[in-house]
Amino acid sequence: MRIKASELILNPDGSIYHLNLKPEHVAKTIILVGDQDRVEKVSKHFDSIEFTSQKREFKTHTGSLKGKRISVISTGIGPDNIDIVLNELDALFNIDLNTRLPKKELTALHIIRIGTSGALQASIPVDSFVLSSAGLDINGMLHAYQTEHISHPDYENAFIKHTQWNIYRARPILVKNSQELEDLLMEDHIYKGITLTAGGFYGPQGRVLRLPLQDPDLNRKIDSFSFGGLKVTNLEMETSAIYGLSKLLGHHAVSLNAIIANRATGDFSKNPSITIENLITYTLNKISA
Ligand code: R1P
Repeated sequence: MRIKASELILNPDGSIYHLNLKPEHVAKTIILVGDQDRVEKVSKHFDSIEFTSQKREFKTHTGSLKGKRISVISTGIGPDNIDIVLNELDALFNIDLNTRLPKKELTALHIIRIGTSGALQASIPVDSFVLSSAGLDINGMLHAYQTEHISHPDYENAFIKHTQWNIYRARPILVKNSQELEDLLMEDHIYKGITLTAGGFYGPQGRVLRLPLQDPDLNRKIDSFSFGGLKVTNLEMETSAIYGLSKLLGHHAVSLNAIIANRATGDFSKNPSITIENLITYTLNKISA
């Protein structure tokens, strides 16, 4: 069935609605960053840049590094934006935009997030890197899709019990990364754990400025939760959404975060831009080796 114009929206030039991209503009290896100013910080390392574009917070640079074609795209903040980015990227590869029909031969993308995040555990210092073995989704975006086959009920039920999860919040979903990309990007100096993906920066991650929290004890309970030797290492706003939609759509995804805050000790990095730069060069060296 042809996908209607209201569902798969194209711009007058044929590019996809929010990302403003045509299929030929995007490489199969894609680095996602939150901050649009981080796109240049990645692409400045490329040997050449063949294409640039920006619409809203979605900035894209496509180029090549040591012969490998790579796109870097900013997602802006939050899982709602990831819903747009992942669906539109998948459509560029796996839907024929002329016939509006899904393709028979599907393309699996390699998606690597280079993000920033706050550590939950005191033992993970600022300026370190965390690779997310799984994303723990507490923001609810993934519940719009059929997630039964990508979720892990044993873990989720234990988490719900341990944290006395409020029934009015979205049910948590645990989604794993791509083992293939973890093997490519993991090294001993990198921390590994579960990244909790919240739908907001302040209350949803347990920060108090002027508003009291529904559960002021929640971060402590998440910190003390362990299941099968796995702990929640860090909090941010994109990883579980990237992992969930990638798994559902048949793509490979991994998320690396520069730890710029430690929520347990109250520390904040003295020079986050250096830490982010170090994570960018580390990741580019790995994927172009
Ligand atoms: C919040 O400041 C933003 O920073 C983190 C969070 O996930 C959120 O998007 O990641 P990025 O630096 O990749 O945007």
